Amino acid sequence: MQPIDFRSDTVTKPTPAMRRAIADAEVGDDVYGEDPTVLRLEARIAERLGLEAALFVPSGTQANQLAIGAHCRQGDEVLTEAGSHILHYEGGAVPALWGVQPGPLPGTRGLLTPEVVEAAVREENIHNPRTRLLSLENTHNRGGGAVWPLERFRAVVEVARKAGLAVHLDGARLFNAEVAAGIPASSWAKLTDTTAVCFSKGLGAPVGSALVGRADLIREARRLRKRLGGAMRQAGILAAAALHALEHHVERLAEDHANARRLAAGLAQLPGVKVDAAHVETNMVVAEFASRPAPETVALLARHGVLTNTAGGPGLLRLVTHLDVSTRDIDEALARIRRAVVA
Ligand code: TLP
Repeated sequence: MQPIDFRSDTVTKPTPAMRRAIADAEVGDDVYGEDPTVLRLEARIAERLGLEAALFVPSGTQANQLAIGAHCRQGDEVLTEAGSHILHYEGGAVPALWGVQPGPLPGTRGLLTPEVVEAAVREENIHNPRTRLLSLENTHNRGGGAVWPLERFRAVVEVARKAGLAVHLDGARLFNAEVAAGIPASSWAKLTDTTAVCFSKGLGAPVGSALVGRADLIREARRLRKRLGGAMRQAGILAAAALHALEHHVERLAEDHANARRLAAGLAQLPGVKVDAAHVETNMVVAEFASRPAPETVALLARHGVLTNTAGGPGLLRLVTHLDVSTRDIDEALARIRRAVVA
């Protein structure tokens, strides 16, 4: 039985057309600034996000961390929602790499209010860390793929600006937000100093992310990328996949969102399973399987050919739709899950 893999949208394999784009890529040594495909990708993504410059990097983690390194000095503080990826899933990098202190803020499904941000900014005083950066996430991973309403995002950014903070956006799934909200990704990105986007999540490229932003910050990030060993040579091979993804895999994210809604509706019918359908805004479904601890449900479903992940709360599972899961797979997965939980 072929497993149906909802663990993440990172698991996709390059399509045949993407493999052809990879094979045909013109390349050069990007450390000398000579890879034409990387240069084309960097120019394209900067333009698309309405920001000055971009840097191609191996991973979303590195894009976020380079932003923190470029914005902050040792002893500074970064404000971010308590469930953010930079705090939960980046190996402790914020303190380990930069000596930066995280200031975790309470949010709702990953989204903050202007009041919470305003209250968290510390006054200038020799006792305090210097609150330097606000880092937001759109869509929000632990928030179940929640999209930031633009006006709320703008209000939060405004408060940060007034307090003299820089603003970074972890937009690993910013194109999911674009498609779900029906507004360009640049609407959010151009309000920030730096935005990270991933080509290897919903967009289906095998590797690669970009840090996009003000030219001076991207210059600094380029230096830090070298320091971390993230400067790559004939990286056009990878940039070609990212360019192909930008051109061909953005609009189709609507299919992943529709599949997520279909999956949520089907799960809600199952005994002992709770899903809040109104919270399925993009390609993630968070479902509560009340009768066992989440790791046991993950193992049970895996034995029935459905791969999932836990979602950080008791009984909570995360199921992510993507390029390699069809509508027919959704229906087959629902039948398998029914057999697993009803048996
Ligand atoms: N998220 C992965 C895991 O790390 C949890 C996943 O399966 O969702 N920002 C956000 C919001 C992300 O969700 C991720 C990946 C990253 C950054 C990091 O990207 P990579 O894996 O390329 O370092």
